[in-house]
Amino acid sequence: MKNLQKSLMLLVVSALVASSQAALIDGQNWADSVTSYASQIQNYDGIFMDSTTEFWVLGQSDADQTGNMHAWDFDNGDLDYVAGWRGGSANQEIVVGFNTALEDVVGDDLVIRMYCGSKAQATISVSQDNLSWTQIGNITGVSMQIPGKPGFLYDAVFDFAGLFSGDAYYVKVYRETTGSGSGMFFDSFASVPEPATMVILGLGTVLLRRKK
Ligand SMILES: [Ca+2]
Ligand SMILES: [Ca+2]
Repeated sequence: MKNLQKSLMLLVVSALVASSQAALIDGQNWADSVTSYASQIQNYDGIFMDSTTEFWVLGQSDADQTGNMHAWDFDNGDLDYVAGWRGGSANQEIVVGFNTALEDVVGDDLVIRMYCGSKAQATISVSQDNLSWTQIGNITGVSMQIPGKPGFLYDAVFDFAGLFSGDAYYVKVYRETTGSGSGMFFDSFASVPEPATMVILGLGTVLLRRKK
């Protein structure tokens, strides 16, 4: 009996380890690793990212525990583990890797939760091999709008349709502007979750069919 319990425990632990490595949580695919980053990549406090802090941009979002999309709600549980760039330093970039590929599904395919200044701009590219890149969009801050409004997080979504049809194992954010108001900080990278409306529609269909 004790052996059985031990085996079960091992099974549960290894399943947990596997899921944390794969970062596939509730059907959403979160970035698993930081492939590379430029020299000035840092958090809000100006601490430079290193091998021990790459988790800032990996796994599930931790910048909005309260669900109000405000950055810096530390008192309410926001951890705000983020990494990005401030006003200075051109040519900054971060590349994150996925163990499970992001694909072109119906609708949006990639969501990046981030905060940026009103003059920030970045291009977003994906790659299958970390060598050949395809630009799938950009993020541009706008004064007093989101993104670009101080303190507000934003979910930037991207659709691969017509742009990239392979397996995306890498996502790159690349800085396009420098100077005051051009800072950007990234919280998380993930596949777009199946919309709740789709689930509701699905349920409705099931109910309708039952009535017939
Ligand atoms: Ca798509
Ligand atoms: Ca984070």
